[in-house]
Formats: sequence, structure tokens, C-alpha cells
Amino acid sequence: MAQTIYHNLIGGEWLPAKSGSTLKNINPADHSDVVGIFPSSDAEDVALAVAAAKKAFASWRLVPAPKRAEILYRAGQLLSERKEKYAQEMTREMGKVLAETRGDVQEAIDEAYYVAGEGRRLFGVTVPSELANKFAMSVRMPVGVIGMIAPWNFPMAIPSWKLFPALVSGNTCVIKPAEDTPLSTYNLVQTLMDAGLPPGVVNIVSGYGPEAGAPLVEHPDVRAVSFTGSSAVGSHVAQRAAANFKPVSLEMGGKNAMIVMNDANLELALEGALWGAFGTTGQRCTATSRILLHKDIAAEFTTKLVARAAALKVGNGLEAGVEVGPQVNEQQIETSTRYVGIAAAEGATILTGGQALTEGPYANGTFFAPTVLGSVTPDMRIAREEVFGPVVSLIEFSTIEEAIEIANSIDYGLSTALYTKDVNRAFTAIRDLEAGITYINAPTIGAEVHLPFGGVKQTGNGHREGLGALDFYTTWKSVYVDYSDKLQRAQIDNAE
Ligand code: UN1
Repeated sequence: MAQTIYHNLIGGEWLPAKSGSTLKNINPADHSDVVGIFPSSDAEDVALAVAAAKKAFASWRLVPAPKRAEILYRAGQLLSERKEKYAQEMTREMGKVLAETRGDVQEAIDEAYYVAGEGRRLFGVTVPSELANKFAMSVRMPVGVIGMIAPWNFPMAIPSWKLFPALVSGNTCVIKPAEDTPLSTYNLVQTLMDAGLPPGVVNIVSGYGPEAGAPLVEHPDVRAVSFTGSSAVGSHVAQRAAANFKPVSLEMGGKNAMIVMNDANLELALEGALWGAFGTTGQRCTATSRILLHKDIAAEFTTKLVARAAALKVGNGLEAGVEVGPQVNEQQIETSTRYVGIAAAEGATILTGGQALTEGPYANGTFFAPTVLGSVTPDMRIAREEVFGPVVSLIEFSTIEEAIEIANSIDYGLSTALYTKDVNRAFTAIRDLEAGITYINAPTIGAEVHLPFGGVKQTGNGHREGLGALDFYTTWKSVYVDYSDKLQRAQIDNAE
């Protein structure tokens, strides 16, 4: 396939990195397939992009929000028309199977339509004043230039969760896509431009974290930063931004538990486990990475799960029938391999998989066998630390209380799932599971864009994407209008 050279988007112009450096976007299913050559940017490019965004902010913030939203509606329509092409390109650069990359584009379409509706809402508040002939309200104002750092696992959906609410609110943006998957961000932003977004309102700077991400976080004209990625990098981002009190929205890791009770529909739980653990090759922050099994059904469930996991068809996500694509890069393979080793050393049993696939059709890519680990106990590292690969741990329990305690006994708190037919247990779990998301009779993945998305503990720092994103991308301005024609002193003239 043709190699294409892509540039940064700065002030509406496509420009190479000032240094001339580039990075290669490679197909993880076939390393001989170079998807594109992208700029490897540094602080100089970031400064130009931020300056362009700052300039554009002066006019974009004054465009009426319903007009800003019209561009998002149009972008949603264009994405629908381009869905198949963008899904194909996403599978080529990221690896996950076509059904899932179509879903990723669909999530951006959903986000476009959902957020565009905010153009006619962006609700503020009006409240009575304590003084006569005085009007009080609070309105949402844009923040300014927003810096965005996006991950590779949802290369179009997650940038859309950040860009669309920021744009409808009147902000301008500089986005750094993940170095493994810049093309999907380019496709998303190209669509916005085709939908009529003015130059400079969104700028793309592609490159690596230390060279391009860090200067974006630190730039004084970047007023807020939205980051999705690992907790290790997120901590770094937060600390750098804290130096000048910059708000940061962090969306990070998970170690998501699915609890299967003895009254559950086991076939349903099995389907859910396979989809939750091995969908996106386990590379979701919401992936099911711990399956907590009631001791009564543990043996039967384990046998069936292992057989089904071993039968999953691993391969190039562009090929029909393939269920699990490659991992995104060699580093992820190393992480999966290392964690399987740590688990085995701590006493876990490898029930299926456990290693990279390197022979025959797998020789040119980064594939890892769907892996199920048995005899895992809650204190093992494999039960506590994120792998971000097709590796799931099975843990047994006796009571729902014990299961909830195990589910909560980790540093993360993104997603959780419970399979049961008992409504009382379901509502107890909804109340007691420490996580931003709880599913009943569905796996830990599959969040919809119009609900809050995010987690507690080390998964995030309290912000939410989806419903709740506007709270990050706007700042409140309280407005008092006194039409009494005299000086009224709050807290004084209305005193008893
Ligand atoms: C992620 O895992 O980083 O809920 C995002 C889901 C998807 C989004 C996942 N809608 O699994």
C-alpha cells in the first residue's frame, strides 16, 4: 500500500516538523506495511500550534454556540459517510478488528450528535438575588487554549470525547495524538475542517510524549490539559501542570473486575467475559482483567472459558473471521509477557495462552495469545496491576461481600460488572463497588457517550468525559445586574 507523508496542522496549514524529524506509523499486524510518515514534533512546533490556537480563540469564542454546534452536526454526517474508510485505516494503524474500529468511528459520530445538542443548551443557572431589583445568573465561559494528549487504543473516539465538548464550548485546541495511531486523529480533524471548522481552532502536533507532549502541558498559553493514558504518565502530566495551577483532566488505568455469582446465567457471563477480556485485544482501560468466580460455578466456568479463549481466532483485524487483532506494538507484547512471568512466579497457573505468537502468519506482527490465568489470589501483582493486553485472571470467592471486597482491593476504580439474577445483590453491588462504572449482566466494556465516563482512585482525578465534560471545558462566570439605580450592599443592606 502507498506510503503517505502527513504534516502537522497549524493555523489551518499542513506543515512538517520544524526539525524535519519524522516517525513511522506501522501496521501492528504486518510490520512491512507502513501506514504513513508523521512529524516527530518538538517544543518549537508546539509553540507555533499554541500561538495559532490562541489567535483563533479570539474569534471562535464569539461564534454563537449553536453555530459552533452546526459544524459538529456536519462532522457527524461526514464521519458516517466515511465510516468504512476510516475504520479500515484505523485497523491498519492500531490493529483491532474491523467491527471494533467501525465501533470506534461510531462512538465519534455519537459524540458529535450528542455534544452538538449542547450548542443549544450549555445550561447555566439563574437564581434569585438577596437584594431587590437585582438579577443573578451564572454562565459557562470557554477556558481558552486546551492541550490534549490522546491514547492509541481508541484513536478516534477518545479524541472526539475531548475535541467536541471543548469546541462547542468555544475553546480552541492543540491535540497530540498517540505516536502509534496519529492517522485516526488526522481523519477526525480533517473531517472537522471539511465540516467548516475555521483554521487554527484545532491544531495537530504529532510526536512523542517527552518531545511534544511535555511542552504542550507546560506551555503558559495552554489553559487546561486533557490526558488519557497510563497512570504513570498521568502523574507526570498532573505534576507538571500543577506548577502553574493548570486544570488537568486525567483518564487512566483500570483493573476491572467482573463478578460471576452462582445464580448467574453462565452462558451470558461467558460471552461477556470473552468480549470484556479479549475485545480490543484486552487493550481498553475498561477491559475485564479480573474475573471473580463464585466457588460453586468456578470449575465449570473456568473449563468453558479456557476452551472458548483457546479457540479465538487471532490475526490481522482486516481479515474476515478474525476475532482478536495484534497488540499495538512490541512494548505491549513485552508487558504482557512480563506479567505472565510474574504471575507464574507468584503461583498462578497458565490455563491457556501465555506467550507471544511469532510463527507463520504472526511472524510480521505483534500478536499475543489470549491468556487465562487460574489460581490467582487478590494479593498477586497480576491481580492488582494493569497489563493492557489479552490476559485475564480468575479469582475464586465464597460470598458477594468477599467478592466486592476483592473487587475494591486495588488502586484503580474504573469499571466493574456483576452477573446475577438477584436484584438485591445487584443493588448492593451498585452501591458498594468502588468504580466510576458498574454494569449488571453486561461486561466491563461498552460505555455510551452520553453518560459520565471516568473512575475513582488512581483511575482519574475526579473529572468525567461524556456527561460532565462541559464542567471541564467551561469556567463559570457569575453575573449580577443591579437595576435598582442605587448602591445596594450585599450582606449589609438586607441585614435584619
Ligand atoms: C477505553 O477503554 O479507553 O466503554 C475507552 C468502552 C468504550 C470506551 C473505552 N466505549 O469500553
